[in-house]
Amino acid sequence: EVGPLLWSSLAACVSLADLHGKVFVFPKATATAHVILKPRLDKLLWNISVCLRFGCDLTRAYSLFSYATKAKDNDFLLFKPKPGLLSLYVGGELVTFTVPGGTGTSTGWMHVCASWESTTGIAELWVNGSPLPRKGLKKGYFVSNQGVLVLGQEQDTPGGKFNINQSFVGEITDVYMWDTLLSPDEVSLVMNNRVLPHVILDWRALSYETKDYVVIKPSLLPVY
Ligand SMILES: *[C@@H]1O[C@H](CO)[C@@H](O)[C@H](O)[C@H]1NC(C)=O
Ligand SMILES: *[C@@H]1O[C@H](CO)[C@@H](O)[C@H](O)[C@H]1NC(C)=O
Ligand SMILES: [Ca+2]
Repeated sequence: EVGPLLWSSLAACVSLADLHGKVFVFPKATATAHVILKPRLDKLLWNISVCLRFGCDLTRAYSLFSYATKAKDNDFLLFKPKPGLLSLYVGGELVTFTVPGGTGTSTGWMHVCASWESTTGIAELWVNGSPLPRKGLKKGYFVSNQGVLVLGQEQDTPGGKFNINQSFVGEITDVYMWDTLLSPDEVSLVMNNRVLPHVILDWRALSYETKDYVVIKPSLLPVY
């Protein structure tokens, strides 16, 4: 296992680390605590897949994965409006999926993969490895690569305008992003923490910056 490598870029201190078996804990509701993730975005995004695992018992709305660009603050956003629902925003529009069984597990932990394809606009949502009926939005759109990716808060401008009432409280782990779509087999591999190609955000080599009260802890879940 590689220890955290630290390097400075201007004023900011960015860590690059293998976070396998670790989680980000967001211990309380604030309008400040967040993690900025740095995906490798060298081209525009026509196909996007994101997977992550989270534990949370909030019943209010909260953000799970907020990618904001100058064009659209909700350019690619996974948002939980209330228990039993999960929304995917692309280019400022949204589709909302009904998640069977409320949070999906009795422990409050959920593994989610969301993907979107520009050519058809089709959005897929996988909860704990099972696909939900597909929907579509923003056919023909593309997502800019000049954005800011934030966990823990919902952005209304790139890197800011957070609202405490949409903050995340709980734990997030195993965050990955690809500029391709995932097959059903690939979703199961990701759920079991296998590494897939074309990753542009890799939990095992994560470039990130924590701000305010965010704690990195060993996971208490079984590590696959
Ligand atoms: C997006 O994925 C589709 C397959 O669903 C593929 O045909 C297309 O070439 C991909 N686009 C880019 C820009 O990678
Ligand atoms: C958050 O919600 C509380 C209670 O509903 C409300 O009083 C407050 O104005 C909200 N804060 C923001 C920033 O929206
Ligand atoms: Ca927003």
